Amino acid sequence: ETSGRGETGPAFPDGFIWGAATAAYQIEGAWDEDGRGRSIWDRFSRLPGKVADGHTGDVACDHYHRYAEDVRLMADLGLAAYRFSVAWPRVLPTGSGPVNPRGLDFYDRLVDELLAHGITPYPTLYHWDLPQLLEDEGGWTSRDVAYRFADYAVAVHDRLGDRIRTWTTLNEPWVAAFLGYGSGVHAPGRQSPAAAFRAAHHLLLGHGLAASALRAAGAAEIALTLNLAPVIGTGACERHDACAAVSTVDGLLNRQFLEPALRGRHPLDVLEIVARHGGLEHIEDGDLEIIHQPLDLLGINYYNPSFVSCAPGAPGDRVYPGSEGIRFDRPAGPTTAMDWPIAPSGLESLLLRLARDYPEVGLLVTENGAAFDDVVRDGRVADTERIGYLDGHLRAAHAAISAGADLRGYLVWSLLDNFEWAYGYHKRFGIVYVDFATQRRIPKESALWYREVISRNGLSYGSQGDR
Ligand code: GBH
Repeated sequence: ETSGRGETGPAFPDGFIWGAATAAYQIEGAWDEDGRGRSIWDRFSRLPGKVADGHTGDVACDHYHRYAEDVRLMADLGLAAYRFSVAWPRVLPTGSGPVNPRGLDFYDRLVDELLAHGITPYPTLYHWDLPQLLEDEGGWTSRDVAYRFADYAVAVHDRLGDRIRTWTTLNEPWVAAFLGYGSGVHAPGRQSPAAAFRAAHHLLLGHGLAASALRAAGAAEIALTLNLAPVIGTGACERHDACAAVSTVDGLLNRQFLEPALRGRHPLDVLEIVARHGGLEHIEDGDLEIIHQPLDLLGINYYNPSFVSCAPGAPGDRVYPGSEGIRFDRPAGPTTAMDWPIAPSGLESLLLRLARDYPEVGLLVTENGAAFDDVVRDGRVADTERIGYLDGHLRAAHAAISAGADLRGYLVWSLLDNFEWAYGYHKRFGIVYVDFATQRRIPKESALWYREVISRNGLSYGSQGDR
């Protein structure tokens, strides 16, 4: 077999957007600076037993102070795009009311620094850090919070709108609702299926309200980022197209969000589950019209497929209320340090399904990546497995483009090792290693590989990762 060096492999379309992603609470630190208010993650991470080893985002990657160095790093890697999130509690410390200009100053500086380096900023307005004072009023289970979110979105637009082209409202409303209010593994840590379904609806409502307010304020492009995954039947369900386990989980994970946002309708099978878990009173006439705003881009966060089978009597999974009688399988095969299966073909089938079902919306992979047990040796991090993961998923993305999917770009999760939510700093997703004791950044081999991919706008011949 040839080494492939210098030979051409899959090439991406001209203008394909190469980038990396992060989120505010996971990297910024500076939890108490410049008038920042408390978020649900400040509270949750301090509750005993919620986050591994009691880690918090108090310091994280200290990006709040080191953003200029981090932008230089992005420029060195040749990134064309950087996806970050804006911390609502920096902008509106109490969740609503007067704007805190010093909080917006930070994003102002960050955006200018990115633009000065030729990097397009892709802000996300909500990546799970709800102001604690809004949680005290019910959080996302309260309808009012959706309206507060739209006010907040406009406040950020007022300050940054002259330099931002694409506005993403939410990151992964499924996770915010079902891990935050359903299983309680994420902040605010509530454990109620009814609360989770209410939260999911109000997150969608907040998306719609913010999207329409941003559009009215002059925003050029609106995006919504969802965590989506193909749901694959296993065992007896493997060759059974109409498997109930597959369609139920697909409804809860994917269609619950795709259909209201992109088609202005509720999937009836999901609605039936919602009705059994607290009722439908929180859904008002006209809500679907609000939620169904024109979308320019659908952001896709893909990590792995979901594997399920019908198993009468199985308890189901707490993050999927209504999944009683479904077994969640973990087929044999390679996994990441999160114990998540590695299955690049899932990205291809997901992209093709979205291109088929929602052909009008542009697609952007807003997150894809993996945690592995990285170690520094002689000042280098030889993360061969991550290169293999990324290479495989980029090949899958390329195959989907070749088959007609309108995929505009790919943003790796993550630029930096960071605060991995309930896992604290133990799980490293970065293409850049962070030594948290010194805040030293070390680009891993995957970062250097990614720089090559970006500069040739394509992959080299043959897989680089599995050797
Ligand atoms: C993203 O969420 C987040 O946006 C980001 O902040 C985070 O750091 C990153 O991922 C890495 O975790 O049940 O074993 O099949 C990821 C959402 C939802 C992806 C659950 C994996 C199931 C794994 N995740 N999912 S498994």
